[in-house]
Amino acid sequence: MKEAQPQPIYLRDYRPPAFLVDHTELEFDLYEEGAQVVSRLKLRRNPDSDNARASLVLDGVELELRSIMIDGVEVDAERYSVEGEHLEVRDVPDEFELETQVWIKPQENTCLEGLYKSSTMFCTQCEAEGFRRITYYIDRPDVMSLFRTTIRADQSLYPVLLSNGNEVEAGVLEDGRHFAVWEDPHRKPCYLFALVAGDLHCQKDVFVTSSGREVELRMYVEHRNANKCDHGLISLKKSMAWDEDVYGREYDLDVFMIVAVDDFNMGAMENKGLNIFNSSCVLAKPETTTDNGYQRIEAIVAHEYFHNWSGNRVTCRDWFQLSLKEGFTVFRDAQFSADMGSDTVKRIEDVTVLRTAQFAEDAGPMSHPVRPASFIEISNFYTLTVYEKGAEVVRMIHTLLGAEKFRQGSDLYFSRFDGQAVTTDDFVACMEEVSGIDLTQFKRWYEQAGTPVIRVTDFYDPDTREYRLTFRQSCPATPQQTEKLPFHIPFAIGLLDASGQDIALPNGATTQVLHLTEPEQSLVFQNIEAQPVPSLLRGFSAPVRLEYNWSLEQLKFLMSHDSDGFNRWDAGQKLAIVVMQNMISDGSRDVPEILIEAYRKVINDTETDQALIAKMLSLPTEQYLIELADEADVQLIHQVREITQEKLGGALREELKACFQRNVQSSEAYAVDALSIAKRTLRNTALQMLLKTGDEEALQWALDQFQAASNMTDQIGALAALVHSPFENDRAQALSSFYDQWQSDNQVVEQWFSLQSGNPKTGHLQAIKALMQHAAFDIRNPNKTRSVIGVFANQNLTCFHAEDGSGYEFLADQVIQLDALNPQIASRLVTPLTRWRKYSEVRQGQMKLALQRIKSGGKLSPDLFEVVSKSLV
Ligand code: 0A1
Ligand code: ZN
Repeated sequence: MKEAQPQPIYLRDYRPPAFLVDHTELEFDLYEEGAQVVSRLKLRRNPDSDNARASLVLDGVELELRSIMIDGVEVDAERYSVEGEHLEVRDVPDEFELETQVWIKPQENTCLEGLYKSSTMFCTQCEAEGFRRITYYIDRPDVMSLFRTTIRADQSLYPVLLSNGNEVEAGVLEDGRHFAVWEDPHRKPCYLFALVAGDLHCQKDVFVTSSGREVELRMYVEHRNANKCDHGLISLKKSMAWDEDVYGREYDLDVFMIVAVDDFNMGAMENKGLNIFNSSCVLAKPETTTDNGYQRIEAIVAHEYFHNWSGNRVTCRDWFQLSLKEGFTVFRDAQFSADMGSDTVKRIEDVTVLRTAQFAEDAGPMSHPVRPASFIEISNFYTLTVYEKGAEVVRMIHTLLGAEKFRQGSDLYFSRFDGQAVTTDDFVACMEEVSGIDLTQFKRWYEQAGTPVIRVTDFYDPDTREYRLTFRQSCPATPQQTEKLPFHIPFAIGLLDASGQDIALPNGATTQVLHLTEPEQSLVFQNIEAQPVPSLLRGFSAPVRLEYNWSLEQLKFLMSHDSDGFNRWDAGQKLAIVVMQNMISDGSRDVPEILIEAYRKVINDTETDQALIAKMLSLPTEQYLIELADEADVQLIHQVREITQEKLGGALREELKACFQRNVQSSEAYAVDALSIAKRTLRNTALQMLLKTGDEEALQWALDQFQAASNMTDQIGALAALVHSPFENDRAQALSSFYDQWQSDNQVVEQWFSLQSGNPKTGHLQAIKALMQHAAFDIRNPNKTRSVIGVFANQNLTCFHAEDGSGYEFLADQVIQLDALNPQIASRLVTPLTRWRKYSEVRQGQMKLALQRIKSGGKLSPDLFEVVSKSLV
C-alpha cells in the first residue's frame, strides 16, 4: 500500500490550545554521544478551549522517550501512547506537572532544526517547529510559558553555556563537568527558546537605554573569529537607539547576546535575549567583508533586534500569521537602513528584489497570500511574499496613515497585545482605530495572492487644458484563487512640465497619493499649460506591475529631471529594458544613441548622490529581463545584455576611465560611510565595464587594485572584473592566488565559490562539479551549498538552462541527495526548476522531467514534497 502523503493544514481550522503551559523547566545533559533532556511542565486546561475533556497531546520528533511522570508518579503504559509525531496522555487532571525524560542525538542532526552541532559547539534552531526535536511539548506559538533552563556539560570542551534570559546560577560538577542555570522572566512560545554550549570568545559592550538602564551586550564567536565582532556590536547599538527614537521601544533584559554559527539554514534567529546568527550575516572585518556585506550585517542585526518587540513581546497566534512579525519587522529594518544611509538607494535595492524574485514567486506554482490560508510544511512559507511583500503591505499602511498616525497605531498595538499571540487582523485594527481610516478593502492585500497590474493611459486636451489619467487594475489568477477583487492601492504620482519642473498638484504639493479602489478610475487635472510627463508610482508606492506606453524620450527626460530619486533610477532601467527588448525582438545588435547619451550623462554627473549614480550605471539583470518576458529565451537575453554592456563600455571608454580615476580613494583608513562606499562601487562598476571590452589599460588597473587592495570590496571588485573579462590567464591566476590567500577563512571562501559558480566563464557544469570536489566544499554546510549549487541555478542562467537539460538534471540530483540530509535546504534549492512556465516548450519538458524524477525517487520530506507536487499541478 502507498504511504499516506503529507496533508495540508488550514487557517480556518484554528482552535485554541486545549492546555496551557505556565512554566517550563528544562535540564540538558550534553555528552559526545548524545544529550538527555528532562522537561517539567506546569500544565493546566485552557479555559478558552472548546474541548474541556481533551487528552494531552504533545509534539515530538525523533525523541527516545525514557520516562514520563505526572505529579511525580510514573504514568502507566496504558495511559499514554506515542504515535508518529505525537505523545498522547489520557485522563489527565485539570492542573498538573508533567515530567518527561528523552534522549536525543544532536551529533547526527543534519537538518539543523532542534539541537545540533555546528563545528565544535552545540546550538539550537527552534522556529518554526524545531523545539519538538528537543523535547515533548505543545509546539505552537500561542502557548507561551516562562522558562528555566539548566545546562550541564564538559567544562573544557564547553566552557560557555548559554540560554535565554539571565544567568541565575553556575558552578562546577564532578568529572570535569560544570553547569549553568538560566531564567527568562518573559513568557514566550517555545520557538524562541535557544541554547548554546561551546568554547567561544566573547566580546562585550554596553548600551544605556533611554530610561538609564545598563544593558550588557555580548557577542560570542569561535576564537578564530575574535577580530570580526566590532561591526555586529556597533550595528546592535545603532539598532537599539533607533528603536527607542522611532518606535519608543526599549530593551527589556539586562543582557543581550549574539552567537555566530557556521552551519545555519537561514540568516539569523531572534531567540529571546540570545540571537543566533549565520556567521556570514554577522562576522566582519574590512579585509574579508565587502561593503555590501557590511550593510547586510547592519540590516540583519537590526532585523533580529527589532523582533524583540515585533515578534517576541507580541507574537503570532499561529504560523498563518507569520507576516505579522516578519512583514512588520522587515518594514522596520528597511526604515532603519534608509535612516542609516540613502533612503533612495535602499528603496531601489528592496524594489529590485521584489520585482525580480517576489513577483516571480507570486506568478509561480507556490504563489500564496501574505497571510496564507493553508500549508503542508510551514518552513516553505518563510518566503519573499511573507517577508518582502508583507513589508510592502505595512509600508502602504504607513503611506495611507502618515508617519504620526502610524506611530500611534504601533504604540497601541504594542501596549494592547504585549505578552500575547495575535493576528494580522489585530494589527490592522489598531491602525484603523487610531486613524479612523477604513482598511476593510485594504486587507485584501493579506488575503489575495498574485501581483496586481495597473495599466495607465493619459490624454491631454490643449483646448480645455485638461490632463486626464486613467487607471485600470487587474490581478492574474493564482492557485486556488481564480477571481480577484480590486485592491486598495496607494498610487503616488507627480507631473513634470517641459522644463522638468514639478507641477503643483490639487493637494498643493508636487506628489499626490491617489487611492485606487475600483477596476477602473480616472483623474482629471485642470489648468495644465502643456502636455506633461507623468511620474508614476513614485517611490514604488505599491507592489504592482505598472504598464504605461513610455516613449524613449520621456524616459530619458525623467532620468535626468524627476525629483523622485527612485523614479529617476527606474526611468533609466526602463529605458535600458525597452532598448534590450527591441534588440531581442528585431534581431538588431546596435545599441541606440539615446541609451549611450543617457548613460554618458549619468557617468559625468558628479552632483547627484553618487550612490544613486552607481545604481543608475548598472543594467537590469538577466533575472529581471526573464521575469518581464512572456517566454524567456535565456541565451538570447544573456547575449543581448552582454553586447549592450560591451557597447556602452566601448562608447563611453573615456568617461568610464575618468570616473574610475576620479574615485580612487586616498590611502586613508577604510571607512564604511555612504560616500566612501559609493566611490568604491562606482570605481568597481567602471572597472568592470571597461574590462569587459578587453581594455589593456583597465586590465593593468584591475591587477594593481587586486594586489594592493586593503579591503575586500576593492579586492573582490577587481577579481570580479577579471572574472567577467576576456583575459583568461589573468582570471585563472587571480582566482587561484585569491584562494591561497584566503583559504582559512570560510566567509571569503564562500564569496570565492559564488564568484565562480555565478557566471558562464568560470561556472560551466564541469567546473561546478569540480568545485563540489574541492576540499573546502561540504554539502552539509548550507552556506557552501548555496554558494556553489544555489548560485549556479539562480545566477548562472545560460549554464543552468543549457540546451541539453544537463543543468536541470544536475540540480535534481543535488536536491535528491540533500533532501535526505536537510529538507529545508533541498526544498529551497529546487525553486528554479519550479519556474518552468517561463520557458520554451522544450525547456518546460526538461524541467518537468527533472521534477518528476525527484517526485518519484523515493520518500520525500514534507518540505520537498509540497514544493515539487504543487509545481507539477
Ligand atoms: N525568524 C527568523 C528567520 C528564521 C526562520 C526560520 C528558521 O529556521 C527554519 C530560522 C530563521 C528571521 O526572520 O530572522
Ligand atoms: Zn524576521
